[in-house]
Amino acid sequence: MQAALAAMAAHTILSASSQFEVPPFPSFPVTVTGVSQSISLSAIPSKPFTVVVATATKKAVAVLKGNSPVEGVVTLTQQENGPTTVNVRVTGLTPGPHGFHLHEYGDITNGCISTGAHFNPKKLTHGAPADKIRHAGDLGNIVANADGIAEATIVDYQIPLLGPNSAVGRALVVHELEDDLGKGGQELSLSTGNAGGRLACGVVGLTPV
Ligand SMILES: [Cu+2]
Ligand SMILES: [Zn+2]
Repeated sequence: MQAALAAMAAHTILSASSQFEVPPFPSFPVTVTGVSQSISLSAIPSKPFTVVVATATKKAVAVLKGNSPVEGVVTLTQQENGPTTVNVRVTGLTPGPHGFHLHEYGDITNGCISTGAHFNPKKLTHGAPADKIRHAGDLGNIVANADGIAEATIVDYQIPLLGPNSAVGRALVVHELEDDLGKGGQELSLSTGNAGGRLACGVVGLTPV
């Protein structure tokens, strides 16, 4: 058992650091950064092997609630280094557009207020999702129908589920008013899109894929 594990470990190290198959010999020369070495592989079986890299899909969810009848569920999915797909369903809204953002903190100790400002790691001004100059958290508006239900699928590159700018541990917020996408000419247009109060929010947390 020990020997088999050691052999597997040796295999793993080799597969991670070299781009060739292990030849069916107990010993062979390997060139590592210009230095020629001989590695003994007597314990390793002679079968060639293939390195399999698992596709890293990440999935997260946020349950939106607040001090109003507004509530919702948002799922976020990301494959490898691709964009994040955000599926939104919010109910209890007034018909029409409502600002929808990722805010900096996953802190709802004081309701949606304690989630802070729009997530803005690049220190830019507020904008539309398609703008170059925008907060990473600027996801635009979701639009409620006559029944007060807003359903949307948003695909965005600025809210990954991994790394320093990950959305995980932050919060999604749906607002009272339409986000003017930075173009409203109001005092708050370039910081919040003048989207008014925070109706509901939820912390983004990992969920099984
Ligand atoms: Cu917001
Ligand atoms: Zn913003």
